[in-house]
Amino acid sequence: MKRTYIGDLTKHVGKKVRLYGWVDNRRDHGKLIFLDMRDMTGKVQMVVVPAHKEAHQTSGDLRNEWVITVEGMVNKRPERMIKKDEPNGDVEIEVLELSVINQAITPPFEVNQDTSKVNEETRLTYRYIDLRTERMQYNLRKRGEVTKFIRDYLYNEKFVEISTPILTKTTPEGARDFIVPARMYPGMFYALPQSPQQYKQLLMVAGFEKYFQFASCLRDEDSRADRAFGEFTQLDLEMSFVVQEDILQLMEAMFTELVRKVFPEKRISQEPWPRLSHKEAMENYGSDKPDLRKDKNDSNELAFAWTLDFPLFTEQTKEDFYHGSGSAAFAPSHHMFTAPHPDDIGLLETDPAKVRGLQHDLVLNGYEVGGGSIRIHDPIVQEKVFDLIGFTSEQKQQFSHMLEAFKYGVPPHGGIAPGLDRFMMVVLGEKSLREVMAFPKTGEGRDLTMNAPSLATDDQLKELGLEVRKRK
Ligand code: AMO
Repeated sequence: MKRTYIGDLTKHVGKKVRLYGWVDNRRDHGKLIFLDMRDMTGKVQMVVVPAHKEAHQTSGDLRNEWVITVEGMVNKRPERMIKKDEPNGDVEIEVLELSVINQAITPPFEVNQDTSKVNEETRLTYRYIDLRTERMQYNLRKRGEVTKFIRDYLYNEKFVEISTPILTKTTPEGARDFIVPARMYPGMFYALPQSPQQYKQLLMVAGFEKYFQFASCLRDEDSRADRAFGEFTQLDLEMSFVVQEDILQLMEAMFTELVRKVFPEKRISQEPWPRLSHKEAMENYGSDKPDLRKDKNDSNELAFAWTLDFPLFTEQTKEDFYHGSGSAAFAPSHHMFTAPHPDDIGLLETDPAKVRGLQHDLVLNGYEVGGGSIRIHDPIVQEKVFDLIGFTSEQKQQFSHMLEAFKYGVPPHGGIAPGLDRFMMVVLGEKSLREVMAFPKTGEGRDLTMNAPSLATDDQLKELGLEVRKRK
């Protein structure tokens, strides 16, 4: 008999169905045994009566999380037993036949309850069980819906989806690189991309004009509530022959439509989205990502905003190890490929601290959900910026492919990269990015499910020409 999904049961009232799934709960009333059964589409209450002897006997042994299959009758519940607010609240399955496909040992926490209060290390160690819970299923399925909406939307806008390499060369976005030893080139290393920034600009040189991908970004930096350790996902996009206004309008239209379709219960506080200059934001709110919600207790309010006119440079600190000695006066406030405001080009020579950048930050409820800019497409300006941030000729050499590419006919271009995890965290009202990621690392950078990082074998190290010095 063909499988019926639990979510479709109301279409099968009065009929016999075959179900597959997990035991979500079992209540033994002696003669009557009640089972809640769960599959990917929902839950349903089932009743096993002594008349169906074999099924009744098997049900006596069942425990939560056992994998079962059931043949049963879909009955309408008597009027007084109907639970209006629950999915399948008006039907009940009368079990005719039941078999156990797989038993389960007792799970480390209750699956039929919200796990947000359960010890997080336990949840991450048994993530595959944690992900069975209603809230985690909802979060990840919503994330999937968001990805699908964005993909369809951008394809419709003539974007092409292109994957870029994970084994690459350093792409400085302000964090430390993860590096991977190159077996065939002993002593040399690949870097994992902090973002596809350089590749997406090269794709503009390559004539794709409108590119996007859901990109894994790898950054070896300390985690915070809104900063995942190790890796996170960006909706990375780039466009040619555009000005900043085009990028803002595309994003505003896309996210507005996305909220209407995927989160119809949410309200956007202000349309069009407010735009603040960096100066205004700092002066009025003391933050470049102000929380502009009218009612901060309202979980359904989404206050989108743009922060614009950032200074191109910030003061360089000793921690700016990723681009030089930390001894130059300036560090890029966004990244080194952001274009200066055309009115301020002259100031690059005379007063670089006053130069505004064509950077745009997408802000949502007090979080920086996306960042991007119009890029430099003039090799002379690019070199000037490299000089101002204190690049040595050796460091410039590391980016020579960009300067070289720009000699072959580069279109003006720009883009943005909203963080998918951060957007999902805010829109779902979760407190941590880990609540919207399938297998996140702990704050200390461990994958507790797979138990990574782990040691390499002596043979692996030998092959790579590496020796590990024991920490004292
Ligand atoms: P940026 O570094 O500002 O820009 O990152 C863009 C967006 O990515 C998200 N994000 C993170 N999310 C979770 N955990 C993290 N550790 C983390 N770091 C960043 C944020 C942020 O707004 N290449 C440029 C984009 C561009 O210029 O087009 C870039 O990566 O939501």
